[in-house]
Amino acid sequence: MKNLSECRLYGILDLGYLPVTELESTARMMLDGGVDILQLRAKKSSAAEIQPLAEMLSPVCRSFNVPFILNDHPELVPLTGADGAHVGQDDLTVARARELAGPDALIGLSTHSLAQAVEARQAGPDYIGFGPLFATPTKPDYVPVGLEDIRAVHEQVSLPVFCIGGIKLENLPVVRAAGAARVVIVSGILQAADVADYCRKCRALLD
Ligand code: 3NM
Repeated sequence: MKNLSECRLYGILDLGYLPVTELESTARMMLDGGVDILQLRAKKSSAAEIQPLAEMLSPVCRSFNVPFILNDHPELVPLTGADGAHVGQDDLTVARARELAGPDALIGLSTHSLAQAVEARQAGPDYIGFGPLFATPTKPDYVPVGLEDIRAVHEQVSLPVFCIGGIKLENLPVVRAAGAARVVIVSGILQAADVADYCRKCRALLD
C-alpha cells in the first residue's frame, strides 16, 4: 500500500457527478491514470447503500496499492476493507472516527482556513484537506480561501496537506507555484473526456 507521504494526486468518486453503474470503470481509469489515493463520496446515500459500493471498490484500489477512503462513515471501514475515512469540520471528531474505523485506519480532516489547519494538529488526523482554494460547484456554500495561505499551512502543519476546491489541469501549475504539493481534483477528473489521460497529465505536473 502506498504511504500517504507518497500520495500527490487524490481522486474522488463523487456520486454527484457519476452514476453508480460507472463507479468501477471510472475508478479503474483514475487508477490507471495514476491517482494515488481514492475516495468514495456519496453525500445523498445511506450507509446501507454505500456499503456494497465500498466492498466493490476496496479490492480494486488494493490491486493498485492505492489507499481507499470513505467520505464520512468510518463505521463502514472495518466492514468493507476500506483503508480509512474522511471527516469534515461539522462531522464526527477525528478521535471518534478513529475509534469506529479501527486503529490502522487513515483519518482525513477537512480544513477551511489557516487557523483551522493549524488547529487540526491537535485533532490528530493522518492528513488534512485545505480549501476550497477556488469557488466550486462541488462544494458550493464555502468561501474560497485562495492561494495566499498555502505556504503558511505547509510551514505550520507537519501533516500531508491536500489542497482542494476548483483545481483543474489548467490551473494546477499556478496552484503548484503557490506551494501546493498534493491536490484533490473532483469535477476536473470526472468531467474529462479521457479520465485516465487527464489524471496522467495532472500527476506529471505533481512530480
Ligand atoms: N471539499 P472540485 S472543496 C469535496 O474545501 C470538497 O473541503 C472541499 O471538488 C473543501 O475539484 C470540495 O470539483 C470540492 O472543485 C472539490
